[in-house]
Amino acid sequence: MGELAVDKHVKYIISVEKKKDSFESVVMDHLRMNGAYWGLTTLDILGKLHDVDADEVISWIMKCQHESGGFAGNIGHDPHMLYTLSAVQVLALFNKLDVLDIDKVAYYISGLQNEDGSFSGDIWGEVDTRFSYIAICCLSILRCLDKINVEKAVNYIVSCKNLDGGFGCTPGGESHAGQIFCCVGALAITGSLHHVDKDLLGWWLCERQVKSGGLNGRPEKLPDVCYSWWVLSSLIMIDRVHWIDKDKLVKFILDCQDVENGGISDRPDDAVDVFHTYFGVAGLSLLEYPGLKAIDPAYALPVDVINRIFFSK
Ligand code: GRG
Ligand code: ZN
Repeated sequence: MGELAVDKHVKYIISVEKKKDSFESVVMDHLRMNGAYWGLTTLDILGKLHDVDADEVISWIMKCQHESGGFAGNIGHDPHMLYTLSAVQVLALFNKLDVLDIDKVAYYISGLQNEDGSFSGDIWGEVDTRFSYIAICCLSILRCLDKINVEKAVNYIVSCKNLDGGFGCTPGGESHAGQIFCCVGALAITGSLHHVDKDLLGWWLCERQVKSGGLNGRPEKLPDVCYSWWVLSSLIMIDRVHWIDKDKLVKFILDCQDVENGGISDRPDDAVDVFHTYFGVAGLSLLEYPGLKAIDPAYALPVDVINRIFFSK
């Protein structure tokens, strides 16, 4: 089995950031904030965050903040929960949360909570358990979960639980590994994991491993490196990670590397992108692959960053 091509992946991420008019950057322009989170978190897990000019990144992030308090995917775009979490996560990576007007960000997020406890993604109102996770994760990092109704938020997430033990995007929505990560993550952060049937959900999640060792997101679907994050982090949060074959999953992820030019793809021999590079490296970190920083399965940030936020004065 090959090894993780650390130096190649570092080079790849830094080059994507620089090639502002490449195909990938043009397509990704409106969600550059998410790209910044994926790329920079990967660099941090690989121990190379210091290769980046922190001041440049932070000043760009602050230019993406809207007067409502939310962050956009890029300068001049509309704010959305998705980008607000990425902005807060990147500031946390650089230990720069103090540049934020926390009340302002918290006001934006709490304003998106609905009467039934759910959250909308932005002013246009789409409701999804992804946004429940984002609200809870973000406010927890900012240490102001008291700005929302946590009890109602938890009840809404529980109302999205299915008979198979999984969770969907709204009540009655089909179980999907991505939504399961969001719901289990939000329940973990709020200390509400007793609402999860761990054996039932653990069974559904470990069934996601296919012959090649990779994981899929729903029954009958193809494996994809990103589920090494969505499925594995959920299994860890409910203490059932020993129910999958870890060595086979490591091999699947390593088989998805472009060992010449760097980057990781969704499946072996596909084209690489920053998103799957992040999920591959983060997945290997959850699998305790040697030489990588540990990542927190609920907050999706390195454990040392989380410890700095919660356990230092
Ligand atoms: C901080 C890690 C982190 C996340 C922030 C945005 C978000 C919160 C969570 C997204 C969760 C989610 C729904 C992930 C699934 C993404 C995905 C691969 C969707 C495609 O699913 P299918 O089933 O297609 O349509 P596949 O490719 O599985 O056949
Ligand atoms: Zn994917």
